[in-house]
Amino acid sequence: MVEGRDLWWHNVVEGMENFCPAEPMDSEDMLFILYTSGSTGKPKGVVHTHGGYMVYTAYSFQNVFQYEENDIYWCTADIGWVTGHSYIVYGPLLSGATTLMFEGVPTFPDPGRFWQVCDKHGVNQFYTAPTAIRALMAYGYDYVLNYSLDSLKVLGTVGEPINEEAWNWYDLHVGKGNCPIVDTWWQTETGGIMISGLGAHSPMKPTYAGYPLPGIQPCLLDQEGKEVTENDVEGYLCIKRAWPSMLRTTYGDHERCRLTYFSTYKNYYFTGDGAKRDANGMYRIIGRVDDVINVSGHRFGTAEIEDAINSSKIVVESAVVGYPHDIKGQGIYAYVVCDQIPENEQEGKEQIIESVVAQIGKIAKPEKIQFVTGLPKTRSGKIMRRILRKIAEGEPDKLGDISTLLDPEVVKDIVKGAI
Ligand code: 7RM
Repeated sequence: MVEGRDLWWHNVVEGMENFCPAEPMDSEDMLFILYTSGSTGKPKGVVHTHGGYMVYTAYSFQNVFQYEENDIYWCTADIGWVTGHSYIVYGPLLSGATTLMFEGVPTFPDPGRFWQVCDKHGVNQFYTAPTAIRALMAYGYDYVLNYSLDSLKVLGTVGEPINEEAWNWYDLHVGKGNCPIVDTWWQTETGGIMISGLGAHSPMKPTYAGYPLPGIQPCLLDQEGKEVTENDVEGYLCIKRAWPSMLRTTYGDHERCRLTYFSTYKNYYFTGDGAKRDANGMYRIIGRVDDVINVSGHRFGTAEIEDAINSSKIVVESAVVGYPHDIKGQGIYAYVVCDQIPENEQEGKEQIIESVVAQIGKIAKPEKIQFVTGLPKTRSGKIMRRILRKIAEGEPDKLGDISTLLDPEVVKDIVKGAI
C-alpha cells in the first residue's frame, strides 16, 4: 500500500451503484487499436471505430457462418488477434450468439482436444487456422476419429492460404464430407471478412476463398496499376470502394495510413496480397506480394509452391523464400517440416522435387531444401518469411526484431542447419 498511489478496494466499492449506464459514443469514435507488424519497419496501430466496425462484423458473422438461433459457435483464435476481436467477441455477441471461448492449446492433453470440445459442447460452427489443421494432421486420424463431430454444420479457415492437403483433411475428417468450408480472406485493416463462402450457399473450391461478400468490390491490378477486368488472371488484390469496417487511420500517423494503403494505386485500397481469379470469378489468395519469388522472370507466389511441396506424403508443412541466384535472379529455398526427418534425406528431397515438378513444372524446383523441426511463426500462425529469407541469404546475424515469434527456439535450429 503506497499512500497516494494505491486505494483499498473495500473503501472504493462502498456505496457504489451496481449499475453502470452505457456511455453513448459517436459512430466514428475510436473503438480499439490493433498493432500489425508487417514485414518491415515499426508496427502500425490500426484504428477501428464504433459504428462501421460493429455493423460489419455482425453482418459478416451471421452470413458467413449462417449462424442460427441457439447454435453454438467456436472460433479458436487468440482474442488478441483481429480474428478474436471480430469473430469471438464483436460479431457473435452483437448477433446474440453463443460464442465458446477456449483457453488452451490444441494438443493438450492430447491432439484430440478441439474435437473433444466440439462434441462436449455440441459446436455447430467451427473456425480455425490452417496452421492448427496442419499441426493436428501430423498426429494422424485416430484423434479425430474418436469423436462423432455430428453437431458441426459449417467449418471456417483464416489467416493464410489453406493448402489442398489440409483443406481435404478438414473436409473429410472433421466435416465428414458434410460441412461447407468457408475460407475467409481478410485483414486487420479490413476489420471483417471480405472474400469467403456464405455457409452452404456458395460454390466451394479447395484453396479458393471464393467470391466477395455482398457490398465488397475487390479487383486485380497489373504491374502498371491497370485494372484487369477479365477472368482467369492474376494480379495485385485491391478494393475499389469503401466498406463499413475499413481502418480509419494508423494511430498517431495518418500520413502513414495514406501512404501504406492508398498511395500505391490511386483510388484503390491496396491489400499487399497477390491473388488469382479463375474463369468463374472465384478468388484465390497467393500470398503477400513482397514474398513473390522471381525465378528467371517467372513469378511465383509462396502459396503455390508450398502447396505443391505439402502434397508430398512425407511433408507436414513448408515455407519457401527466394535467395539471390547468379543465373536465375532468385533461387527457391524450401524449409520443410516432416512427420519424421526422412532417413535418407536425398530421397526425401527427390520426392519433394517430384511433387513440385509434377504440379507446377521444372522452373519451380527448389534449389535448396532444408528439413527443419518447425517454422518461425507469429501467434496467429503466420510464417515469418523475413527471418527465413535472411537465413537463406546467409545473413542470420541480421534477423531483426523476433520478439513476436511464438517459439524463438526454432530459429536457432534453422540457423544451425542452414544450407
Ligand atoms: C484475418 C487475418 C492478414 C493477411 C492477409 C493475407 C493472409 C488471411 C487468409 C489469408 C489466404 C485466407 N488478419 N490471410 N486470411 N490468406 N487465405 N483465408 O489474418 O491482419 O493478421 O493478416 O493474412 O495475406 O493479407 S491479419
